[in-house]
Amino acid sequence: MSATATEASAPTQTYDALVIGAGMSGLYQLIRLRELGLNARVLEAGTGVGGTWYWNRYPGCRFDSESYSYGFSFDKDLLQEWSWSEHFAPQPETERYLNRVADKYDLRRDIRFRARVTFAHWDEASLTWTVGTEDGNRYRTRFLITAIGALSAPTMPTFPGIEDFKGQSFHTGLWPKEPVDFTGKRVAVIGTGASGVQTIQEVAKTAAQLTVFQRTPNWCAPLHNGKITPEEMAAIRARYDEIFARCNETFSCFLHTPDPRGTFEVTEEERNAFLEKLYGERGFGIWVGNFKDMLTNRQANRVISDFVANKIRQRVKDPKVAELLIPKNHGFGTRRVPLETRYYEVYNQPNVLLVDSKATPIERITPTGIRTSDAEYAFDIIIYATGFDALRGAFDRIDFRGKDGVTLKELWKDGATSLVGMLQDGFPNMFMLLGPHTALGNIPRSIEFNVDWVTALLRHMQAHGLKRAEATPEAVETWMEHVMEVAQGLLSMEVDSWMTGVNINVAGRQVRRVARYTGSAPTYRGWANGIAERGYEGVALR
Ligand code: N01
Repeated sequence: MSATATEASAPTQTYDALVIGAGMSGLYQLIRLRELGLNARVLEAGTGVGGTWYWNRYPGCRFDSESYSYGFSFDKDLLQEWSWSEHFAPQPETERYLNRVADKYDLRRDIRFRARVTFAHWDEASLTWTVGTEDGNRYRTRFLITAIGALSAPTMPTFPGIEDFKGQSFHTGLWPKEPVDFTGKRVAVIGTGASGVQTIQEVAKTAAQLTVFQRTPNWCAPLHNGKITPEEMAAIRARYDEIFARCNETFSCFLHTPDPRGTFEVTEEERNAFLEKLYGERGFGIWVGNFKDMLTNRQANRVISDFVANKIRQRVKDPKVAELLIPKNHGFGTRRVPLETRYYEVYNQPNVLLVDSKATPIERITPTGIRTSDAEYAFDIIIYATGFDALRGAFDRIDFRGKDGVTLKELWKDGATSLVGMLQDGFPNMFMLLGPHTALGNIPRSIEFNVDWVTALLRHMQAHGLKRAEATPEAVETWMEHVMEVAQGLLSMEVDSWMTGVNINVAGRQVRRVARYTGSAPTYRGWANGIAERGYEGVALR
């Protein structure tokens, strides 16, 4: 590719630290980098801050974790100033919240928007990274921090004809800023993961005809959202210390955590009463607050799966449709459980049709709609709720080259490696926020931990006049053994999903593997903190 005029003429800009991405990780990291007195810059592909909450503006997009457990915890004043309107806030509110953070800390002056990073190359002689953006700008930095998200590389299906469709089409993760009106329209939704479920519920309200193409049903559970009254918000504000202390001790940083009892340690009556209670409660309790053996013991998993299957049968009038909506190839909770609001009732509406695209696969997109193996459908709008190249996709899109020109993509060909998800041997002075094998769960809690950990390492380097940090291969190996070990025995490891690194639409992502950290968040933090406490054991510093 020949250099453009901009590329040839753009002078290289030099910083102490460059952050890729202005989502929650990037924003918080910028605040901390400024505190260290570093000259920092954030490069962001979009035109605004928010990351996930900037790009995912599809209808119905909202939190699945309680709003008040999701916001930043580091700024106690902001916690007291900000009001969440609903227990699970909708996307526009979260985007406003993150803009408020950016305003409060005057972050935009250090963010370059429309700056999609295409490469980052390490230079051992100068101990710097050279970073390039799509628009031809070049940067040099001592420290490179990736804040590129775990679910931020949207993937489209590989059906032929996608480009030929004459109507409107959208991917949920790349939704336009302009509102899309479904009134009177024939709409298709392909995909029934968390994004698809939220979209379907909303589109069904106004579309003339909604056709859902479901390849694999997911186990969904009620969100039980509701408005937060000013009195409730005042009570929440008074409890923030308690709320975040709770998130700090639970398995996945949610307000919910596994019940200490095993499924069969209680009577059948107690068990049913507990499951009913969880099904009637807000949020992820039924998934992450259930009996402790639900995700490891096949019989226990059968009990909860049967329980939820019966709920679906009760809620969907047509028994054939109900059976189609009940997963048969995986148990409850072994994939991410989408939370829903009257999702199953949508299928009782006369304007909604469920197509089993496992039995009758989509063969192609036509100029007027979708052709399956047994029918042709006409649409005005096609929505692709087909997910992301999770965990690694955002890294693969950038040509990262570490020591000796080794590419990260090649190194991670058979699965990512890392040290506590934040460092990778061969890639000095590169720190990953929400990299592979960080504890995910309630993500902002992990973000705050990761940013604070990286900041502490940088502070340590400043204090000791150190210029270079790199994970040792031995430390990476030991951490990866732990990552593999904690995944043993999880029923989710037997199931295809982004959580096991499978994405049918991406070459090389067909093999199930340990793709994320599946131990508890406290165990994860214990490892990372232990490294720091032992003087950054496993990180070669000089
Ligand atoms: O993506 P997904 P998502 N032909 O991968 C189908 C987070 N999130 O964007 O299962 C036909 O879960 C695919 O079918 P199958 C959350 O962590 C959070 O919904 O592969 N179908 C599946 O049904 C979540 O888990 C929130 O058989 C095709 C769907 O598309 C993660 O993001 C909200 C297909 C993809 O589901 C990803 O969720 C939303 C094809 N070629 C998302 N390709 C909140 O917290 C794919 N599919 C609120």
